[in-house]
Amino acid sequence: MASILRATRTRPVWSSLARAQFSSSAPKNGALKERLAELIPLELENVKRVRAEHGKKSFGPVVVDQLYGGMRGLPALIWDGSVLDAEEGIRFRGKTIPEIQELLPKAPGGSEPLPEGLFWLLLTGEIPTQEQVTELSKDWAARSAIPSFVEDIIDRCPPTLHPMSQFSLAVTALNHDSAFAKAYQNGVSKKEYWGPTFEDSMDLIAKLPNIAGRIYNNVFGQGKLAAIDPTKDYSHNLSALLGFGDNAAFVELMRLYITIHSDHEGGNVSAHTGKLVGSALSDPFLAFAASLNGLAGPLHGLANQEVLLWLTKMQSQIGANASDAAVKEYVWATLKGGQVVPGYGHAVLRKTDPRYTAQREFALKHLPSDPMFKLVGQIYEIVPDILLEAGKAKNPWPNVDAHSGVLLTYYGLTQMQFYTVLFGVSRAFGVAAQLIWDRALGAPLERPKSYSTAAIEKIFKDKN
Ligand code: FAM
Repeated sequence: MASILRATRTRPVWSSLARAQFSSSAPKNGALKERLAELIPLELENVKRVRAEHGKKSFGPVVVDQLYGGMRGLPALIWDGSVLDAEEGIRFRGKTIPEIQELLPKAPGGSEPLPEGLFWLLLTGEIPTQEQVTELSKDWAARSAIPSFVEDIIDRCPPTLHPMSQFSLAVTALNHDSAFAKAYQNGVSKKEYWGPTFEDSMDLIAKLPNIAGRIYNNVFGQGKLAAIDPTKDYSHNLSALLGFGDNAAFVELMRLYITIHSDHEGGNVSAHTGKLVGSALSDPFLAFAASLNGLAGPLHGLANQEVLLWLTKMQSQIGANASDAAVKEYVWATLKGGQVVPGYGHAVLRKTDPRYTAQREFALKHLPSDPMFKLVGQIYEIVPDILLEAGKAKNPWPNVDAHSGVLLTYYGLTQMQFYTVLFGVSRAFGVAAQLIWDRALGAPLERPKSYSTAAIEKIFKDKN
């Protein structure tokens, strides 16, 4: 599709600021925690040096509109794991999505990256070996069981409670066994915070497939839950718990899905919420539950559910194989009804989201003739021009959520209310990596300053 290429072909813009603090080097032997223990003192020195050299320099002006405008573009956070460029999209430790698809280890017979490798990359800046990701798969399988009282909490939720609310409840309850909370009560030294944070983060990620599987099973009634297989990778186990373990293409989709949804720099609602709550030294379970509550909003992660709802309504109103004119009319009706077109626009991106493109490529390989996939392609040719003509949205191009639901639906995961749970499982990878580094670097309590409108008026009145 020519216009997709047009929208993504722009030359990458890449600043030295955005580069990882420690570039990829040859993979080291040893487990993830050992490698982190080697890297943390180096990074502490690095941060010390940068702060000594640049700590008192101005980072540019802040204008009053940013205080009223959701802090768009306000430089306020440090996170080295991933950086988002408005034109080229996300880079994980300096690597684009196509690069990580090529470089990260794969499952035997698979061609999509294993999210285990992405987690390693986010934490260390290094591409792990096949053995290292296999060890991580085994470690997560070993930590995967959830306490029976958390099972009870999920089982007691009414099926009418949104799966994201159930997810957040269950994750909050995991704090019962937090290594960090316990260590803090026992007076752990600040320098050691990252160790129990690492253990909690590993437990958190490991337990999510069992939580997600249980919610799915309870709400949508798939029958008996599969058991975690310690010889299989994380995405395979998650797929099995959802009832799709025998579908090799679905498992591959999960590997890609988790990888590309994992992190999107530090300022988005879910990543920033996790960091903010974590800055109060709330443990990783409490911090990530807060992230999930942000992800559950329709302008953020719930957009993947909203896209499918919108597409399904469109099909029921104008039929399958609708003409471009009918689709255009439906899109205009959405806008005129005061609603957003879900899956389009972005607070930072100004081009087609490379996460959309990665999913489109997956669809071209696995489901090229699917009618819903074709509809997504047809919409891509129509919506950007309409959003431009409507003249409000700064970015008329599709984001990650415009595509994900169609892939899940194709394989039979048709319960759109569940889609954001899968986004949440993935986002844990980025939030957890960030929490570990924040504790390792001694990130302080977040406390930006708020102003009253009267104060803003006074400040500038006095200056005139
Ligand atoms: N359809 C209709 N109007 C849109 C629009 C869309 N897809 N995207 C932006 N606008 C409007 C927006 O509502 C705002 O209107 P008002 O001035 O009346 O408030 C105006 O255009 C300017 O907004 P913006 O500066 O371009 O975007 P924001 O940074 O304020 O918001 C989004 C960014 C993502 C919340 C917004 O584009 C949107 O609502 N998109 C649809 C929902 C969606 O797909 N969200 C998922 C985003 C995704 F990447 C994720 O987080 N998972």
